[in-house]
Amino acid sequence: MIQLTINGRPVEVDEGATLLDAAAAAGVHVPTLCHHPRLPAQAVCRLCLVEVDGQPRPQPACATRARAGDRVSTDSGALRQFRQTNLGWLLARHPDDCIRCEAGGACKLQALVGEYQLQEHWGKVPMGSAEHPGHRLADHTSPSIWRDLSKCVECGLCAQACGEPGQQQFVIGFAERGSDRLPVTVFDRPLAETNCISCGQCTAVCPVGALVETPHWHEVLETLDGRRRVSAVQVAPATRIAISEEFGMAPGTVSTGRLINALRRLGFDHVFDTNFAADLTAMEEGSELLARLQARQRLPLFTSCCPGWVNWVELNRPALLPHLSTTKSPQQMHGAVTKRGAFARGLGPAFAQGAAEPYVVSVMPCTAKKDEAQRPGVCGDVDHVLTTRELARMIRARGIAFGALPPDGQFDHPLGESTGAGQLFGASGGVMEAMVRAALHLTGQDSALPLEWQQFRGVDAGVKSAEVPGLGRVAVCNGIAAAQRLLETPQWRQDFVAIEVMACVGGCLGGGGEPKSMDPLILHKRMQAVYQVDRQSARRRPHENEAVQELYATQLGHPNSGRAHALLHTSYAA
Ligand code: HC1
Ligand code: SF4
Repeated sequence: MIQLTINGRPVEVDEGATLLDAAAAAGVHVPTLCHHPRLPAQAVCRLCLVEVDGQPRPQPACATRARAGDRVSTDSGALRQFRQTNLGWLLARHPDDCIRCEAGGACKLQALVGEYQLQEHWGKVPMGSAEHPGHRLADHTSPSIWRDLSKCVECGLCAQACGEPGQQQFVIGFAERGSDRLPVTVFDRPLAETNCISCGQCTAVCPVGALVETPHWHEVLETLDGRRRVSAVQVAPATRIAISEEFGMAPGTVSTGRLINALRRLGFDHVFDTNFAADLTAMEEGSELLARLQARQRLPLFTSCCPGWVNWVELNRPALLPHLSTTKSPQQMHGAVTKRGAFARGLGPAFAQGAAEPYVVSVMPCTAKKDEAQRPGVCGDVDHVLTTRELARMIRARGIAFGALPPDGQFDHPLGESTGAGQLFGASGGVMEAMVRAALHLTGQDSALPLEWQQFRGVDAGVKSAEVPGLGRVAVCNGIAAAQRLLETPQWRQDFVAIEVMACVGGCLGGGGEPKSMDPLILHKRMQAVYQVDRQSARRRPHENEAVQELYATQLGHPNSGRAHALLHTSYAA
């Protein structure tokens, strides 16, 4: 440990910590736009310059190591003046449409305007202006991600998240230099015409509103207010945890009950659980694996619930499409059962008469789920997809005090019933854990492995593998970059019988639609909460879900049956 002072306050930090870390440890806020705790320091925005006694010039706190005995000043008159000038330049060419901006309250620039009293600097640049001649500034072509580069503050975080060291997709990169620096696509193509996999990691790190999820929340509110259709909403496993952060609760807080109550207040008639369909997915995918093992065909099986990964295969390695599980993702499966399942017909008069198809909304931690909902073959299962961030905006827009809601809301049944296995889907490795729980049950070996399978847990990006008794070796790729690396090895076809791929590091709990967070331990905290929900569940194996059992008994027959395929499976195309 080393000791130094920040604005006169003594503080102790680990060897190797930056001055920004030291300031945070001292409880001192230093402004940044280009810093993100999960990405390397760039020191391009210069807002975090601080004065260090003995240094002739201010130093970027994000990229300067703290040294023992440093005496650091973060808020001198000169620094405030410098930051005001710097922000003034940014504002002079920034649109003044904050009221309508999809970044909502989550814009760092907007916060700094207040902090540095810069209101009079506000520019008058309309969206899509010709500030950067020759470049496409507004791009609404992607079903998942909207770009408005007139709002870009050139921090570079999106390019890092998309390329190195992030997702290794390199769809967004920097064109030009100096004041014309802009993160553009290859050949400046609209996003929909690039190899973007829609994971939305760029939107999760953008400090302003230049990259946002394609918004659905306005239409959802309008439809709910119209009350012309019976409405149903499903909630993803990762959302019930991360939504707490949007309302000032500690990361890792599980807010399932409050979330259910908030959705009812927003006007949804039925509040269901995506975890129900995750249990069903595990049953179908586990059976599919057993069938392929028996036929010795299309092995290894790749999981297919992550649309970022499915997009990647379609765009980059179409020869692998036969290996993808044909099982629909839980989101799509839930939508299909809600709209067309026997349960749905018993839910209420409008469902029963089929007079008006129910309006189905999902809340996901993921921008790619918006894209998935429009895929051929599943399109229509789900009408609108909200990210966790969008739902938080809706809750705020309707004046619902989330923290004051009763914490004991319950999902509606039967499509709200779930086991701990379904919750595991929200973490990297969890889909495999749940599928193995199902497959071991189907082969009569429930106790062949411990319920909690530590080999696949943890937030570290990379490939993990383990042997499943009676089935073979299976692998988990935590992040799309890990999958790309695995596919470059010569042995992957021979080594494994099943491979889980989640495009986002950490799995969906690190999804592109989750609340923006500057907590370096955020993935770990959310992941621990996923395991806590599983551990506290009365039932923890997918087949123990009684509503799933009833669905098979009354409508589908058995997992992987012809009827199950018609409702719960899909196909892929290059
Ligand atoms: Fe996911 Fe899934 S775990 S893909 O990340 O299989 O989005 O949370 O809902 O569909 O269950 C996302 C999360 C989610 C699906 C499930
Ligand atoms: Fe979406 Fe989850 Fe895949 Fe990320 S890992 S793209 S959040 S489904």
